[in-house]
Amino acid sequence: MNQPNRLMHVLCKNNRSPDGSSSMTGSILTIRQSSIQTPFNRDLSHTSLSEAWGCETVDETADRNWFYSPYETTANVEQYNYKPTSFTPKNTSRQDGLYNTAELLNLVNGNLRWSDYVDYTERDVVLKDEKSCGLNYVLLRNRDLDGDDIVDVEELHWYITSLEQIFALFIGDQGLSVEAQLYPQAVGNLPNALLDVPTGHPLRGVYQWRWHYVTSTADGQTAGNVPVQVWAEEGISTSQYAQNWAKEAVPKVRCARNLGMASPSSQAGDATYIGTAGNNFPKDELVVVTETTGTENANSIYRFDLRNLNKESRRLAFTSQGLIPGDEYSLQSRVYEGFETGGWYGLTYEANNNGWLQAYPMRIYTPLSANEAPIVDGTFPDGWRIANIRELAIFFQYCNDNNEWWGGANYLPSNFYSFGTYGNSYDGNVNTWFVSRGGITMTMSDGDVFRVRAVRDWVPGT
Ligand SMILES: [Ca+2]
Repeated sequence: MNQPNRLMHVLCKNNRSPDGSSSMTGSILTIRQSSIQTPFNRDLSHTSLSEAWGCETVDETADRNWFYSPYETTANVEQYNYKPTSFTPKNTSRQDGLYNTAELLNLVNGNLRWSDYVDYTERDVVLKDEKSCGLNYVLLRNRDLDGDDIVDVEELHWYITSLEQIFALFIGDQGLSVEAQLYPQAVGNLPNALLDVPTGHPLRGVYQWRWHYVTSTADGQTAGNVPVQVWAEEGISTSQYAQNWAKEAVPKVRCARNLGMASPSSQAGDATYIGTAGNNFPKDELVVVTETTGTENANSIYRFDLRNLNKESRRLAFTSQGLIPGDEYSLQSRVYEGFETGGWYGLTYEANNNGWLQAYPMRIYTPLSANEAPIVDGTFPDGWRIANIRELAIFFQYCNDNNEWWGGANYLPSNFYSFGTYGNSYDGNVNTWFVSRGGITMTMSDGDVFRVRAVRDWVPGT
C-alpha cells in the first residue's frame, strides 16, 4: 500500500546486434498495477489496526463525462433526474460505500449480468455503452471470478466511495501520494481557464481547476435523494450531485476496496451480509469518537481519537494556544492525534456585511481597528481555540445526528480559503467555509446564524 505503481513487462522478443555486443528487448504487454492508497496509519509500530480500506491511485475515468445513471444525457443534468422520480434511493449510508454501491447495482436481489455492461476483448475490458451509467466503471474494476456471467456480491471488491470516505481522503491527504490526493495542490496552480477541448466535447465549458467528486451516498439530508457531491477545489464543500451554480467542474469518482476483510455475503443474517449498511465497513475506524456526556444534546462533549490517521496528515506538536490563521494546506488546518470539543460562541458582525466576512479569519486574532467590536461574543477561555476546517469536517461527519448541538448555526473555521481573498483569488468573492449540519458551503444567506466552536488538543488515553 501507498507504494509507487508497479510495472511488469512481458517480454516477447530479444534482438541482438550482428556483432553480439548490444541487445534490444521488446515488450508487447505491460501490466500496470496501481498502488492502493489508504489514509490510515501505516506505521509498523501502530499494531492495533486489522481492517481498513484503500482507494485507487487516480480516477481512471478522468476526462470522461461521468454519468450516474442511464437516465442522464448531459454532464449538467437536472439534479433530480438521476433516477426516475418514483425511485427511493437505498444507497443512504454516509459511511459504507460497498453497501451503497451494491444497492445502486441492486445486487442483493438482482440478477445483473456482466455481459450486459462490458465486453471482454483479447487485451482489455471495455464498456458496452460509453454514455451509460457511471456504475459501469465499477464493473470495469471488478471481475466475474467464477465465470457464470452473474455479478455476484462476492465479486464486488471495488466500489464507489461514500461521503465519509471522501472526507477521509481530505482529512488524511498528506499520507497519500500526490497523484492520489483528492485535490493535488498543483491543480490549483492551473490557469483560471476552461479546459482546452474541442467543440462538442462533453467537458467543454468546464474549469480545469474545479474538481467535483460524486459519492455513493444519498443521505436524504445533505443532498436530498440524490448523491452528495464534494467540491475538492474548495477542500470539502458539499452539494447535490450535478449542482454547479454555474461553476462547471471536472466530474470525478474515486473507487475504494476493503483491506483485511472478508468478501461480502448475499445471505441475510450473515455478519458480512451486503444488504446491511455498516456490515462491510472496517470496524477499525479512521476517526474514533467518544461522547463523554453519554446522551446527545446541546452540551455534548465529543472526544476524537485520530491515532488511526496517518502521521503525515497530523500536527505532531501539542498546543494549548490559538493558531494563527492559514489556508486549508497549512499546518494550522490539520488535526492533532486527539481533540475535544467545548462550547459555541456567537460572532459579532454587521448583518449581511460581506466585507466583514471576508476579513473574518484575520480579525479573529487581529481586529482591524481599535474601534471595532470583538469578533467573538463573550470571553474565549484560555487553552481553547477555534476549530479549523478539518475539525469542522469531522463534526459534520461524526456529530451529525445531534441536531441540538449544532443549534441551526453555521460554524466558521479558523482558516481561510486558498483561492479566496488571501489566496490566489480564483474565487475572490468567497473567503472561508460555513459548516452547518446540512452541508458545507462558501456562500451565506440573509439571516444565517454564524458561530465558532471551541476545541482543544487532547492526548488520547488521558
Ligand atoms: Ca459471477
